[in-house]
Amino acid sequence: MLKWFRRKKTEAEAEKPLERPTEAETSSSEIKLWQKFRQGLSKTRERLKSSLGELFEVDRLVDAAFLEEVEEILITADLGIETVNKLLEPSRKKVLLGEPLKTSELRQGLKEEMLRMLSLEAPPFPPEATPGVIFFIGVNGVGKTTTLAKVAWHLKGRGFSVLAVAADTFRAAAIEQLETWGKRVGFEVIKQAAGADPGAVVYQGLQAAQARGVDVVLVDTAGRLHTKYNLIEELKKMVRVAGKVVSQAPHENILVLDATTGQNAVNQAKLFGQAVKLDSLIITKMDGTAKGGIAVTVAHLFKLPIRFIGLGEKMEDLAPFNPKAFVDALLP
Ligand SMILES: Nc1nc2c(ncn2[C@@H]2O[C@H](COP(=O)(O)OP(=O)(O)O)[C@@H](O)[C@H]2O)c(=O)[nH]1
Ligand SMILES: [Mg+2]
Repeated sequence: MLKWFRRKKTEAEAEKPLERPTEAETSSSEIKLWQKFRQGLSKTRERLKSSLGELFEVDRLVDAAFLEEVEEILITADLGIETVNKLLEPSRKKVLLGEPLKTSELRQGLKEEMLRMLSLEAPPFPPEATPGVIFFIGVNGVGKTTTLAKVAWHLKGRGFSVLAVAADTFRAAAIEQLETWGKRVGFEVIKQAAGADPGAVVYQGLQAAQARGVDVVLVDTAGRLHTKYNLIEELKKMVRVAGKVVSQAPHENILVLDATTGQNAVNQAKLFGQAVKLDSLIITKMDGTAKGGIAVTVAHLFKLPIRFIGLGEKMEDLAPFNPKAFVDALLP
């Protein structure tokens, strides 16, 4: 399941043969993660289930009216018109040509198409460079800082050393928030005073990471849209600065999206995608929304793999994204 998640080998492990976790250990932690993942999607699932469930209850032949109903329901789960059209395209063709298509086949086809949309190739996570530099990008309030802390906790659990850079220098509170997380999770934060040049903080942070031999640097960025021009220019500058200190950095630009904002997420992906090369997505607040379909839309439209989904406010409320589990949870 976690095939594109890279594992850190400790020195001790490198010397002695790897001890595999017992079967019970693996399955109990995997089951917990799966339960959390499923639980987080429950609102979206409930919405789809109550409406689609009825439609699909009896296996019968699909006609144009049936397809239209399915289309409407999928759109209410924030799948977006373009994505829904793409999902239904093969079935629509069949119906138009007068070929028999059963509702059970339609459902299976939907699942397969959705799985295909979500199964995008991605390099290993965290990046293989040392230090691997990851930027957290997105508009204000989507959960960048919280997600950074969750990812730090996740990476530490897998044996990676982590350092955070407080490059959202817009407000003192933003820096303090990251420091509080640093204390709670146990990672160092490189910061300057509020109002400092974010590029300078990135420079300082990456130099510190190199000096300390840290595995992964997590960069928290600002997201205030009313200063849109500056925001984008600042972001571009941070990216340039990072590349000057560490070769090829940033190695991964993660766009953080809030699932509750629905289709607005598409505009955010456009906006940031014009400024910097986006590599992946993290969708937050899946726990509180029936609009989980937005994950499929953004991944499909922008060809961005989803790394994690956020399922709450605590550090452990983050689940590695699993396309198969996602589709199964959404369309049982
Ligand atoms: N329910 C829920 N709340 C979240 C999640 N991720 C972040 N939040 C909350 O969203 C709010 C904004 O988060 P913050 O990290 O400050 O966003 P930022 O402005 O993008 O850095 C905070 O109250 C977080 O606790 C999530 O996955 N689920
Ligand atoms: Mg923040």
